Amino acid sequence: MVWSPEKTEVKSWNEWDTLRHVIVGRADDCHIPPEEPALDAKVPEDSDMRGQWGRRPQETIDRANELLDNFADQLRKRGVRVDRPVSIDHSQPVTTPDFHTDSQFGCMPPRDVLLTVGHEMLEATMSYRCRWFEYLNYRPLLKQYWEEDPKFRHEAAPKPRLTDEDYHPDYLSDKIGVEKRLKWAEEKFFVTTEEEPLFDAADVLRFGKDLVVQHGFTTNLKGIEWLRRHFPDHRVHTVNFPGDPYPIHIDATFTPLRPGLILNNPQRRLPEEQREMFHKNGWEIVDSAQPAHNTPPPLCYSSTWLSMNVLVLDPKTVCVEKSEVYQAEQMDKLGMEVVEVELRDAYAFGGGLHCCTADVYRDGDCEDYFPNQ
Ligand code: DAV
Repeated sequence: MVWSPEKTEVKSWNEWDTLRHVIVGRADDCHIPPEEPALDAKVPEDSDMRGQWGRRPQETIDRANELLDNFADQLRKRGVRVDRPVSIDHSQPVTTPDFHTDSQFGCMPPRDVLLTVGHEMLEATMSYRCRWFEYLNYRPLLKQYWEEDPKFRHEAAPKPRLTDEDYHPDYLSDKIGVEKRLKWAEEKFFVTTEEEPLFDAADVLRFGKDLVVQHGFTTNLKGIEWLRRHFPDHRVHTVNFPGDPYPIHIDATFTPLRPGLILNNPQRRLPEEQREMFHKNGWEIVDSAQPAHNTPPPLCYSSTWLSMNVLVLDPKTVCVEKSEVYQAEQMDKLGMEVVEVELRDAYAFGGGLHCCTADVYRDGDCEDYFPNQ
């Protein structure tokens, strides 16, 4: 069936087929949340964000929104339908019978919250208290898709309780040191416990019939098991990237570009034994280029590896952040047409080009790219 911009349809099975319809986040009312166990574990020990919280300065919100609006326009000019979330009031505290936190986060990275698999969009459990209600930013869109597309399945994973039982107290210190963090990551000792299923949508990559999920700070093994039971027609694979002292979200680490080709962060290589399924099926895993920057922008949670947080528009075309010249050069060598998008001043609001988008529709069907299991 041919896609038409007049008719809403939710469908996306992978990360690379031609993108037709997408959500682009907003920087509106974004807050630096107060301290809480899972968030603290991710903030680098020498970060300028330690110890401060509250609404981000208006001029930085305006600048980030300018870049996100421009990105949305660039996509529209290429024929992609673009929707935007409706920001809730993120200054509101979150209180449940189990926990309290004084503010929420924002709605710049829909990729963290919404997982599109075929005709379904699934709201992730999330693993930070400040992100418990983040799905509400996307509910007006999901409501609209549900009303306009009779095949759309709107699903939500069980809300987690997020009591102290969900977090290892060892991670509460800001004096752990990178060496110990790397050792813990190697041992798969992460900040989240196995109290209950937890996952962020950005830990999942879609390869047709196969879902590849990172086990780390934001997704635990029970979260992966929950996904396995929820998608019985898929094969769900657990991966780890031991070189990452702050392992959250797979999309600055492992980036499929087209069938048969994946970029892998050279500081976070997929361990040899986990490469087998890719090699057996003719997939090549290549080291990504180096980031163009030595440090992230101010007040940013993410690492400089947002350089590889790209948005694939089709198997020959990819959006790369404008200042990431080495990443763009590598894409060119790999035969991809590069669309430059300026986004660096929005990184602090929740990530890069992959993070700030969520698929609504891509061409193509659910294919088996790994027949040799
Ligand atoms: O490398 O800091 C960022 C991923 C954001 N979704 C990193 C991971």
